[in-house]
Amino acid sequence: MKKKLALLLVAAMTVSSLVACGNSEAPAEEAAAPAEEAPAEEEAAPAEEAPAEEEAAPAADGEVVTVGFAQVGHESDWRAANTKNYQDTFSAENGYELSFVDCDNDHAVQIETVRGFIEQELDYICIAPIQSAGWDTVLQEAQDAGIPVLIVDRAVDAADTLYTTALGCDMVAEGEAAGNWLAEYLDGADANILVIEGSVGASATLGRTEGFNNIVAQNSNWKVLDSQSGDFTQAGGQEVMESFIKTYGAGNFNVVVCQNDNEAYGAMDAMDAAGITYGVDGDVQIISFDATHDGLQYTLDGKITCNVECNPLQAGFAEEVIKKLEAGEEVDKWTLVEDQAFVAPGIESQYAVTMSQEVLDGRAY
Ligand code: GYE
Repeated sequence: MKKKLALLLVAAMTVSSLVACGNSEAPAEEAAAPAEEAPAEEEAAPAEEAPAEEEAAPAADGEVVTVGFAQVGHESDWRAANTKNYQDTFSAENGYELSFVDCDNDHAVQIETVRGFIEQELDYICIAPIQSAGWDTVLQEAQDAGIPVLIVDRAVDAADTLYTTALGCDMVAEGEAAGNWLAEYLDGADANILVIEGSVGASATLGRTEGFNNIVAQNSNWKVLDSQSGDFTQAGGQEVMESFIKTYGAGNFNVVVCQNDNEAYGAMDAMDAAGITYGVDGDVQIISFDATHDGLQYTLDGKITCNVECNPLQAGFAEEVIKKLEAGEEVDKWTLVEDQAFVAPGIESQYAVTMSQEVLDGRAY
C-alpha cells in the first residue's frame, strides 16, 4: 500500500508560499492548491550506516512509512522545538518519509494540506490543529480514504470516531495549575489580572483560559480586568501589553498571565518601556506557559514568577502509535503528554518545582 511513485512526485513539488520562515504574518492565500511540501531529504545517510536491526524498522515489510504532518506554523519557540522533534523522529534513517507542511496559522491552508495528504495516499496523517472547530468534513474524507489520522498537540471538536488517536498536554489542567499556584502564592491577597491569550480558537488557548478561570471563580477577590489574544507571538504579546498599559495604567494590575513564553517576552518589553517592575521583586507577577529553555531562564532569574510546562517533545508518542498500527495492534484513543510547573527560586509550592540551574541545564528545548 505504499505509494512510492506518488511520493516521488510529491518530493518534486514545492509550494513555496508555505515554506514559511521568519515571523511575518503572511497574508492568507486563497485556499487553492493542496499544500504539499517536499519531504525533508535527510543528508544522505552514509551507506555504512545500515539500518540497525530488522525489527527496529517501523514498517513490518521494511518499506518506507509515509507520514504527513500539517503543522500549525512557526509562531513560537515551543513550535520550533516541536517541529524539530517531528523532523528528527520521522527521519529517513528511521524508515520514514515525512511530508512536513508549515500551515502558517491559516486554518484553510491546513484543511487543504490534509486534503493534499489524502490525495497522495500517505500512510498516516498527523494534524496539529490551528483551531479546534471545523474538522468534521476533512476528517471524514481521511476516514473514507482509510488513512489513520493522529490529532497531535492541540485538540479538535470533532467526534473521536473521526480520527484514530489524539495526543498532547492537558491544557485545562495547565490553566488550573497556574491558578492554583497563584492562589497559594497570593495567600488571600487581591489580584487584578490581565490575560494575554494565545491564538483565537486554538484548544491550547481555550483550555488554558478555561482552567485558569475555574480557579478565578473560586477567589472572589480576584478580578480579570481584560483578556486579549496575543496570537502566541512575542510581537502579539508586546502589542497587547502596550494597549493594556494604556487602558488600565501602571499600578492598577498586579498579575499578567501570558499563555506562552514568547508572549511573556513581549509583555516584559512593554512593561520595561513603561517603567513597570515585574517578577518576584516587582509590582507585577508574570505567569507563563510552555517552560521552554529561555522561559525557564527568566523563571530562574525571578522575572517570570511561575511557568507552566507544556512538553513539545511529542513525536515519540506519535511514532509509538504508528508502530503499533503498523503491527496491527490496538491504540489508545488518547495519550496524555505530562507536564509540570516551575516557580522562581525562593518560592516553595505544592503545585510547582522550584527553579534551579540544574533544572535549566537539563532542559533540551
Ligand atoms: O503553548 C505555544 C504554541 O499548542 C501547546 O502553541 C501549543 C501552543 C504553545 O504556539 O507556544
